[in-house]
Amino acid sequence: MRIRRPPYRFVVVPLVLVTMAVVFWWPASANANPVTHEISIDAADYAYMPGRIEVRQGDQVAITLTSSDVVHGFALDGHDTKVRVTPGISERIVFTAAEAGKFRFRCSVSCGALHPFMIGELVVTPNSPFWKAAAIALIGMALMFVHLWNTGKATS
Ligand SMILES: [Cu+2]
Repeated sequence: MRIRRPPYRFVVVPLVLVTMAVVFWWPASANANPVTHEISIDAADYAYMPGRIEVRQGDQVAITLTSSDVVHGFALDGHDTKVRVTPGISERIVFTAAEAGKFRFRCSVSCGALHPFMIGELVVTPNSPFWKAAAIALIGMALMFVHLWNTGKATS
């Protein structure tokens, strides 16, 4: 019974610790490779097509904006983007979705009666791989404590 105690502590505990470290640090390097989203948005008839963009936090967003009727604008909340788009001439908007959350983009050029309702939405979802890893690390930590508690109890 006493012979089993040291190997248990010296094998299981480091194993759990190493697993936790690997799980915790591995996705951090994966986040260093953000995706670039090439999105084409057409402004026409007091609306944006598409009217909703979804990206991950840290991703690059490259929008090619066009207009199919009159001169429209594009101003994104929380970001330094404000452009004017003339029919027939496309505009390019490039930015990094640094913060998670919902950001509205609206027309910044008075284009007609329904101009105030010309609104779209950018949804930036938080980097879930990181939170998944944090959750796994917590489970690992809990497991380690259970192991420590069991070994302590078995020998005392
Ligand atoms: Cu407008």
